[in-house]
Amino acid sequence: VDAGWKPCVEAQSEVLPHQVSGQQVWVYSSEKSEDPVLFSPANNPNSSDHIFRQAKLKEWKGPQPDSDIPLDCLSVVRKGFSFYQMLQCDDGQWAGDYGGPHFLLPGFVIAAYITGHMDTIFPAPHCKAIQAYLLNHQQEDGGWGSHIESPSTMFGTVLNYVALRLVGVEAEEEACQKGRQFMRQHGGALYAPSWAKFWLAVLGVYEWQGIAPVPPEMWLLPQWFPLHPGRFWCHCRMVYLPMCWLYARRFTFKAAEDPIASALRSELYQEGQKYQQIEWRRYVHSVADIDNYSPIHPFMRVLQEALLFYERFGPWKWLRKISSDFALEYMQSEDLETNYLTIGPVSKALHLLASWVAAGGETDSNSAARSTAFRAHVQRVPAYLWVAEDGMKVQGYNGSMAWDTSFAMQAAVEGGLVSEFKDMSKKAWQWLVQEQVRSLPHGDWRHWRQPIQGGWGFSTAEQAWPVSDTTAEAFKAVLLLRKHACIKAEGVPMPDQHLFDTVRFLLSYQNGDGGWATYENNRGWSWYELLNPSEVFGDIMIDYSYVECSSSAMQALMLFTEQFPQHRAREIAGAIQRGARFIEAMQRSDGSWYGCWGNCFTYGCWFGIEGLLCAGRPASCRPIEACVKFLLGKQNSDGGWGEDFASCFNREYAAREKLYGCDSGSTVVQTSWALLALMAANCKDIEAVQRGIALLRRRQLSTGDWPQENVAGVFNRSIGITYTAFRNVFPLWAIGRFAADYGPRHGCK
Ligand code: LAN
Repeated sequence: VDAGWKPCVEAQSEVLPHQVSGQQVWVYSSEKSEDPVLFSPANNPNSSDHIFRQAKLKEWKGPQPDSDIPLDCLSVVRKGFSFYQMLQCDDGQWAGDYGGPHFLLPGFVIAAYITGHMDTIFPAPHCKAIQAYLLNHQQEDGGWGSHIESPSTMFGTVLNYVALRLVGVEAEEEACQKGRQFMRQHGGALYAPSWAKFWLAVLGVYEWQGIAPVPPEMWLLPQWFPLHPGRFWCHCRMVYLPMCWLYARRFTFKAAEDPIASALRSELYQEGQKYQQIEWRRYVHSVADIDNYSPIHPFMRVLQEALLFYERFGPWKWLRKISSDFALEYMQSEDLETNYLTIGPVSKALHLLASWVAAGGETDSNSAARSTAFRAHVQRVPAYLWVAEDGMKVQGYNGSMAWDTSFAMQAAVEGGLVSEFKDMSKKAWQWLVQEQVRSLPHGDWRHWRQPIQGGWGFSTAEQAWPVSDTTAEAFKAVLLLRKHACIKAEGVPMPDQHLFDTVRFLLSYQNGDGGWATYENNRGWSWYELLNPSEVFGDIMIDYSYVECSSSAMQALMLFTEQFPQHRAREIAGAIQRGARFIEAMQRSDGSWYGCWGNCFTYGCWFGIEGLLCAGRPASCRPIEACVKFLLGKQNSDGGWGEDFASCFNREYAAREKLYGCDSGSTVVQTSWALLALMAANCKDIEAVQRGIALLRRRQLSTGDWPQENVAGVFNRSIGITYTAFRNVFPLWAIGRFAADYGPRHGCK
C-alpha cells in the first residue's frame, strides 16, 4: 500500500450530537515518509498491522525494549510489555486492525457512489488503498471469500467485484475478468445470497422483484407477538431496520444513466443473458451451494411466498406509510444515540445511504448533501476504516479498543507489572474510567433498548451499545487496577457508585437459563432460527446465552463481591451459581466448550474453566478434569495448540495445518488460551504446560512482539474477524500467569 497513511485523532465536529471520544482515524498526507510496505497474501492473508505499529514505534520517546533474549519468564513479559506499551495511544487505549470480514467495505463504497460522494468519502488516495485491499485479497480462483481466511464465496465475490469496479478498476483488467469468470461458474449474481442481492438492488443492477420481502409492517406487530422484531438479536434487528425502509421505497439508483452501473448489469450475469429479460421473481430463493450455510427453512420459504403475494397485490398504503415513518424515526434515534456510528458496519452503510434518501437526495442531491444527518454520517465513516499493509478496509466495528485495553491491563496485573509500567497503567485506567457508558438520551426502553448505564462497550462509550462481557472484562480490569497503590494515589478517581451501576447492569443482563447473552437479555426462542433469512450466517435471530459472556460476567461479579462484600452479595452469589449450572450444561461430551466469538474450542475451554472455577467448583471436579484432558489431547508435538477456522464453521475441532510459513499448525494466541485454561485448572501435567510456554517464548520476536498468525475471532459461526492485539496480550498473559503463579507453585521458572 502507498505510504503516506497516518493514524490520528480526528478533530471534533459541530454536526454530531456528542463529543467524539476514543476513536482512531487515518489521514493521508502527500509527504511520504517511508517506502511502500509489501504485503503477500499468498504467504498469509492476515496482515501484521505493520503501518500502524511502525507509526507508533516512531513516535515513541521512552526506553526501548532490551534486545537480549530474556532468561526467565518474567523478563519475557517485561520485554513484551516494553514493546506493547509503545503501541498505546496517547489517550490510554490500544487501537489496532479489526478487519477480516469481506462483506462490509462494498456496502460503504456502494453507498458513497450512489450519493455522489465518492470524492468526499473516498478521495483518490482512499480509492487507491481500497483497490490494493481488494486486489490483495482476490484469490487464485478469481473470487473473494466471505472473510480473509474463507474460500471464495458468491457473497464475497459479487460484492467485492462491484466495489472494485466502483473504485475505478476497468472491466477489461485481469482481476475483473477473473472475478467474472468465478461468478459465472456459480450462476452469476442471480445466485448471490440475499444481503448481496440487496446491495445490488439498491445500486440498480438487480431488480427488486427478485428480493425476498423485508416489510416495515413487522414493526407494527403487537409487542406480545413472538415474532416481533424487538425480540430479535439487536444486530439482526438493526440491519433489517434500514433494509425495510429502503425496501418499502424500492429505492434504486438510476443505474441506466450511469456508465459503470449499466455495465455491471451485464458483467454480473451470464454471458449473453439480457438484463431486461431476466425473470427476477424466479431467483428470489436462489443461492449458490458454496454460500448456503444456513439454508432457508421451508417454513420461511412459505412465509416469504406469502409476503411476495402481499407485495404484489399492493400493501395497504396507510399501513406502509405508518410503518415506514416509524422505521425512519427509529433510525434517526439510533443515529443520535450512537453519535452516527450506529450499532455496526452493515447498518452504518445502510444508514449513510438512507439519510441521503430521506433528505431528498433522489430529487435534489445538493440539498440532501447539506442535511445534518448526512453530513454527520459522512464524518463518522472514517471511524470504521483501517489501513494496514494489505490496503484500506472497513473494520467489523468502530474498533476493538475497550476489549483490547481491558485484556492488556488484566495481563499486566497478573504479571505483576503495574507499578513498573506505571504511566501505561495510569493512562489505560483513565481511558477505561472515561469510556464507561452513560445512559441513553431518550430513555431506555424506547426502541427495545435495555438500560445501559454502567456498562462498557467493545469499542467506545459514544457508540452506546455496551455488551455483557465487554462490560465484565473492563470491570475486571478496573477492579484489579483500583487496588494498586499508584492508581489509588495518582489515577483519576472513580466513584463507587459507578461500580455499583456496573453491578446492576451485569445482574440485570442474566437470562432465565443462568447464562448471559451479548447486548441484551434473551427475548425469544431458538426456533426463530427457522426464520433466519440470511443464508450465510448461523444463529443470528436471537441473543443466546453464551459460555464466554457468562464466564466473564461471573468472574467480574466474583471479583467485585470480594472487594465489596456488603453490596448485593446474596444476589451476586446466586447469579454466579446459576451461571455455573449454565456453563456445565453447555459442556460437550468430549469435555470441551465451543467458542462462539473466538477461534474456537481453545477459546471456549478457557472461558468454561474460568467460569466454573470462579463459582467455587474445585479444579478436581469432573467437568474441569474432562476439559483439561480434552486440551491436553489436542497439544501439538511442538508444545503449542492450533485450530483451523473450520472448528468454528463446522463446530467440530479441526487442527490447523502448517500454514502461511509457520513451522507448525500451532499459533501463539490459541496456545495462550489453552495454557491460561490449563494453569487456571492447576493442570498436573507440568511438563505439558512448560512445553507450551516454551513455544510462546520461541515465537517471541527480538523486538518483544509476536507474529500475526491466523484469524483469531469469529461471529455468526461463519465469519472470521481479526484481533491484532491478541498476539501480544494473550502470550503476555499466559507467560505472566506462569511466571507469577503456576511456575512458582510447581517449582519451575
Ligand atoms: C462482535 C465483537 C465483539 C464480540 C465479543 C465481545 C467478543 C463477544 O464476546 C460478544 C459479541 C461481540 C460484541 C460481537 C458481536 C457481533 C459483532 C458486533 C462482533 C463480532 C463484531 C462484528 C459483529 C457484527 C454483527 C458484524 C456485522 C455483521 C452482521 C451480520 C450484522
